[in-house]
Amino acid sequence: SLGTGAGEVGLSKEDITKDFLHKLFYHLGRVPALTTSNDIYTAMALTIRDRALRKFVRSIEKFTQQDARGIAYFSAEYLPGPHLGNNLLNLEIVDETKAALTELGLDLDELLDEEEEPGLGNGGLGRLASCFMDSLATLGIPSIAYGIRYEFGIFKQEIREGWQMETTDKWLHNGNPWEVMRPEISYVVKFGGRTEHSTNGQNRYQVDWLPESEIKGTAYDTPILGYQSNGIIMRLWKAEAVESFDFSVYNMGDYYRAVEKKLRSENITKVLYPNDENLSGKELRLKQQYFFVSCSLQDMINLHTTQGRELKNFHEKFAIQLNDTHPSIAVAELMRLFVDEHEMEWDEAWDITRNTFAYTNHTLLPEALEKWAVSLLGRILPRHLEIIYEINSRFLEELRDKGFSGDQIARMSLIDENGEPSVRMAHLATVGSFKVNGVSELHSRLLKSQVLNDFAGLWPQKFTNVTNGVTHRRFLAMSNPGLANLISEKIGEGWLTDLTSFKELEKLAENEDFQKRWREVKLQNKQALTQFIKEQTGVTVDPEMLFDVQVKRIHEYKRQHLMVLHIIDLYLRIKDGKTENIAASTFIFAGKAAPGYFLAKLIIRLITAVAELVNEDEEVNRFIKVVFLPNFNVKQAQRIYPAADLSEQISMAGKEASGTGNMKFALNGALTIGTLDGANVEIREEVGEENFFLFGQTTEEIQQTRNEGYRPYQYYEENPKLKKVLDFLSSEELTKGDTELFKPLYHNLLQQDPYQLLKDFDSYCSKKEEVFKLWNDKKEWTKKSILNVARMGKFSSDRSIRDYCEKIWNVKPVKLKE
Ligand code: 26R
Repeated sequence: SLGTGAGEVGLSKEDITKDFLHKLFYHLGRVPALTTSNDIYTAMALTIRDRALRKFVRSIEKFTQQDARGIAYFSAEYLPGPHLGNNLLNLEIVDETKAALTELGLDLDELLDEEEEPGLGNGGLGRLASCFMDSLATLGIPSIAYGIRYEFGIFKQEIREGWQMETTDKWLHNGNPWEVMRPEISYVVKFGGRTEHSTNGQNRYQVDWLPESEIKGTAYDTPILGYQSNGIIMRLWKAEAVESFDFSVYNMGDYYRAVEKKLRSENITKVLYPNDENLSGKELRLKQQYFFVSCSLQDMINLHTTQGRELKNFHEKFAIQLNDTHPSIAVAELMRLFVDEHEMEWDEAWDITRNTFAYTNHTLLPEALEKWAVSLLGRILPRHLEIIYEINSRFLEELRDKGFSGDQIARMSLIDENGEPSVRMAHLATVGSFKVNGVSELHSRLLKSQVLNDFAGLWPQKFTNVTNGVTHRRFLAMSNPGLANLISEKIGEGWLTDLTSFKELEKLAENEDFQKRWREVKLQNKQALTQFIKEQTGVTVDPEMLFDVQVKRIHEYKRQHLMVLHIIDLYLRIKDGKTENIAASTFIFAGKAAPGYFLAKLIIRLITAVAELVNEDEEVNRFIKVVFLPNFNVKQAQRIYPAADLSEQISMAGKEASGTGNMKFALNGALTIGTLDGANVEIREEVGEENFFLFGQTTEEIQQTRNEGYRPYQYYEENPKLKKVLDFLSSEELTKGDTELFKPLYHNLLQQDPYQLLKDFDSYCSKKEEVFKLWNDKKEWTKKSILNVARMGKFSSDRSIRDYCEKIWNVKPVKLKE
């Protein structure tokens, strides 16, 4: 039982039952006989939140005693997934809770189904942030996650007549039992207006910012638990009108104007921008970024000074990790707070700032590198533009002193003068940080040789790598209990906090009995997914077939359409009666396309068209089926990974920074077909090349192909199989008469093919033949599956966080078990 000083929150079945009934009655005004399923879910969530909060409060007490350096993770996106199941696992009360509910005639699984997840992110970057929170908490790192409490998260995806349709994600409509609103933790954030420069009484050069408007940010805290140990807080800011917004002095006309102003203030945290890897330069997005960064920095300074500390020690007490450049305006904001509001000298402020921030880059795609037009930034944040100019002029001066050429200086400047002048946020983040890291070995190498090449030359010691990882507690222990139990039966439960202990499974890889049980677990997971697919899409699939899966955001560089081209080839072969060597397969896709990304949406349409054609054809559907599962999110992902046989990681080499889905699949026993991209490289290294289906050009070969003048049309002309497949895109058969439908994709592939699908097509198809062959050898397949899992140790986010601690933050994990 857990002593709180405020009473007891015990962990026994009886304690849970008692508190659950108490919440139901006193928080919700219900008796068990008269409830909705949301009441029941909410009462249980509140019961568990109490226990989570207690962990958090205890952790804070211990961290404070230790006086250790704290980590603030700044991220515009989080994708925590459902909280309830994870909290039960981390509190080790799954069985107690299940029993408590059963006694009341209720079912835990139904409750878990009820939860609506916070979709406060787009994809990989947001989910990584949440995996890191799990590991930070588990490892006992004093830390806090700052972000934005979007009222509407990533849109919900529906498929209508084969097309993606977006609807708003009203994730708060039933209330959010996991968060605690903190009305007393709020800060004012300024926007617009102008600055006034003067010399004050003590002859200090002083800048005042006279804003056009002010907005208040209020903290909402959600406890995030680690396994068996600590809790940390995810603190998300919601925008509101400032108090000075006055309802008492008005006439009719002003009343409505005042209300409008209030609504406009709240706009800032209304909605998450659903763009991934493609920026739109929207004013509101810049406001969101500045808003959350300013609230968070004010909060940290407040924490620091109320503990009686001096600002000159700020960087010793805190490190701030910037999750991509989205929060990078923080560099200018911390300078402004130090220099303008706390009267610190520039040089000292700059010194502290540069020793506080570290920056993680998550993409090399040029269209995803953030730039803000100087005109826009100057209008919204006039003082910050001045500060950025000042940082830049000092930086360029330093470069001139060091003898850099004019060209180099122009390339490295924080201001891009080509075309409309704009601020390069990656440069600001790099100059303002003590460490810069990429997210896989390959990506970090390319970061140094491409995007930040000049900076790596200037500050080689600033650059480092931290390969991504995933929390194996959520993505194995919780979502694949069958496999987790089988493994624990053999090697104990130590793996929950040390994934490298999976190595012990290697010796079982060829054990027949173990193999059999391994296959049984996979089959059960596939049966569960089969049922889910039926419910969601109406399509019946056969769990005995090979489940070949690609789930991730839809993007040309990820090449979902390469997988489709191969499926079309299979279809044509089957229609030709050449069915030998085809292993019966179900191809499963899921993922959202950015609403404004036409080709990505057309790729979804292509998948659904092929699905319709294949699934309804009796001659074909005995061999293959195709499924597009709508609305991919964390909850759905947790059902998919455990049921996959084959994981598709087929991006064009050099484009996928890391990938994290690749790790989740392999952790659940899927074999990978993939390119030498992102963390695939390291996964293959770990599992052994004989246990990985490699295909496609390397980054260097891609570059060479491009340099030699890549002509995709040549591949179309010279490869009859490929020609047939591509021509099929405009067939009556596929398009049901609308033969123009896929022309944009067809032309894109034949004329530019920026991601070299046609060049990699043959290599991909031959690898698929190998996959089919191996699938028929159950023992070999299972052996490789076991070896993949056994060798996943490196890809736990616990390892990633330990790397951050060592290579970047200079802090030591302290396990605080009670
Ligand atoms: C600027 C804006 C439009 C924007 C650009 C890019 C918004 C969001 C993104 C998403 C990027 C940064 C992202 O999610 N990158 C992914 O990060 C994962 C975690 O490191 C990697 O695994 C994955 O390879 C990478 O694409």
